Amino acid sequence: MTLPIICDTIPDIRKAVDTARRAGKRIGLVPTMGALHDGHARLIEAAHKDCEFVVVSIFVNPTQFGPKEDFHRYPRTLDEDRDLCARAGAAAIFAPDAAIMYPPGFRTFVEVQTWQDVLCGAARPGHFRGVCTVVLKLFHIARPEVAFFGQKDAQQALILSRMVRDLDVPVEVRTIPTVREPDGLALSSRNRYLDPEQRLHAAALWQTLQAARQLIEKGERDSALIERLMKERLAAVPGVRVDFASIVSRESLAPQARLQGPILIALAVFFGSTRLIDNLQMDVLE
Ligand code: PAJ
Repeated sequence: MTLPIICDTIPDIRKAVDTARRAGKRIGLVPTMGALHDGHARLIEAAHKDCEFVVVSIFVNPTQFGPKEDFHRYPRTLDEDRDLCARAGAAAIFAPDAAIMYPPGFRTFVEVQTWQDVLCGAARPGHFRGVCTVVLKLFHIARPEVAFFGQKDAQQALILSRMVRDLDVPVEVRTIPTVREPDGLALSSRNRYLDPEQRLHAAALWQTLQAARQLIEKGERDSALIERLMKERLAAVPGVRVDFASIVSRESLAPQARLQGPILIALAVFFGSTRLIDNLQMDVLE
């Protein structure tokens, strides 16, 4: 197992990518904030299947965190991350400092209007603006043919796909299914903030999504009713404060009174100050 090279400057990663490209290799990019887990590993493996040269970026991006969020305590585990990247098939890690990505005088941001304001964006103003800006920068730095994102952050994947179409970015955006613990909890770098009791109760997110799916499979189409039942179920879980539980169209991210077509059922809850999200996609045929 060869360890991936670690590049911490833009010229270094560009040089590594250019050399690989000249050797005829297809370039894949997996953007991450580190504290890597099996969900990230699946993304890197999927990239490795499709691309001969996989770059994993590890950058805790300050512009996507709100002033009261967990930027400073976000876990930073570069040594372990490097081992996971090696096992999953990454060739290079791009791990810049904030001053490299945002040098003094930086003042350009990318927005995907209205989509950035709903669901997670409502509780986290500026979050998706930070995500879009850093991901577009990473696309320009690594110039991959394909970039891999997780269904776990469904709104993020939809917004980035929209950005790539709107700005004619020559990158294919691929989405990989959510990797879960045996009890259904979606893997997340933030799960390590949970105490044992919160961890036990966190399975409620996936259980609530499945309950919503069952209602829809039985023929329920009233979106407000299903949203209310999801919120009630989540609110009854010890230690939980509900942020949102919503059903929207996957095409427009807009709510639907009566469910039809490709939908996204998404929810976010707080356990203390830890915010967890999960979602489920369905296609409602009639
Ligand atoms: P991060 O939370 O580190 O996630 C990196 C990628 O891993 C994202 O595409 C995310 O959807 C995916 N991922 C996380 N948990 C997953 C799981 N359980 N199953 C499958 N995929 C999972 O998302 C970000 O970082 C940042 O916003 C970023 C895109 C890197 C921009 O800063």
